[in-house]
Amino acid sequence: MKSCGLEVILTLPCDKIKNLLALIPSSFKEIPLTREENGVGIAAGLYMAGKKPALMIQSTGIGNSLNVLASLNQTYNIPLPILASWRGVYKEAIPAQVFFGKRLPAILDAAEIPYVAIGSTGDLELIKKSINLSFRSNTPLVVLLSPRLWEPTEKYSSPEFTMKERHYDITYHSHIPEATHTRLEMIKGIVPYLKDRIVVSNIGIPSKELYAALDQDTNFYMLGSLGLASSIGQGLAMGQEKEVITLDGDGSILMNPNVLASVAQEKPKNLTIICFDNGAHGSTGNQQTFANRMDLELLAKAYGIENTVKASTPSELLKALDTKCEGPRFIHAIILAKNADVPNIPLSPVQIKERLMAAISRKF
Ligand SMILES: Cc1ncc(C[n+]2csc(CCOP(=O)(O)OP(=O)(O)O)c2C)c(N)n1
Repeated sequence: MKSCGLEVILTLPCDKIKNLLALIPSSFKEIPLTREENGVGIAAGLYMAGKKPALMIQSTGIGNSLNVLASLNQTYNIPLPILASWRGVYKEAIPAQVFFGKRLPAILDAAEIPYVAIGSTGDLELIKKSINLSFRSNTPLVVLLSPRLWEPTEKYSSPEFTMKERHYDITYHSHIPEATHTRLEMIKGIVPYLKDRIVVSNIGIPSKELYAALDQDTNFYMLGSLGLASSIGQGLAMGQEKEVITLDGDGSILMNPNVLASVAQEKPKNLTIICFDNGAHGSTGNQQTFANRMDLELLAKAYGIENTVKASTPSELLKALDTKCEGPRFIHAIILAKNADVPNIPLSPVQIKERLMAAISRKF
């Protein structure tokens, strides 16, 4: 893995690879995950920022990630080596592993995700080749690691660890004002701030509205992978130094609140999440979301994101962005559930990716 130039490993454990996982932090930057598909988003951002990430997970986690592997990696040609502990086929003791594990090769074939199965240490060279192939051919690629590989390894001793006593003293009073402005009015109001910064926009209408208000090389328009706007933004922020702003949505954050955990965990100083809360799945016809009955700013705080604020007008939003404070920042932007009538984005997914990567590599 080191000889392939891998730098960041995003992990979610499997019992069968615990010896391998224990070796990761001493050789790589490790990002422990709470759900694999969130890691796929972070890895995509890291890659576009010029880093070489890989996922190290249980094979079941591929099931959790299939949509985003298709609608992000395979749509934008973004590489991702996935080292997966292949469960369900070799001396499997857990019935719940068997159904999916047995069918995984057929599922990967159907999804046109290349894979190799590694059954003995004689195959190790193939892992290197596969990781390099993933980056060379801009595709996700799965390395299925059989539990047979680890049978002869020495015993594992679990690290000693006790949950520490902790206190949470939150005094929090919030007022969610009635919405008065549309998403497009808010985006137009912050154009001066977004200019020449990296901006990741949520799937659907938010991306089209950003395109209409301010198209620039440093925008990443999401076309699929609902839930990953801020995950991609997190990876971009961790992979380079310029500020990254994500234009996220309430439906998206509620689909993948895991991103709040990973942002709070890694604390990228140069990341600002704007969560446009219209209390609805706006892009699919304004079906109401649970955001109507909760406070997403409080959710961000509960996960441990300290710098949070609300904004319900374009000038409040601009002021929140202009206020100097260390990231990660979470801005809860209250908006009307009204979409603008804006045209489709006339760029292909690969064009969107390539111009962003070119801008980042010339340090725009
Ligand atoms: C996994 C998945 N489920 C459903 C959809 C359909 N979908 C596309 S956009 C969207 C709404 C997103 O809502 P939100 O994040 O609040 O953004 P808004 O459009 O309201 O700005 C939905 C449900 C999808 N693309 N992917």
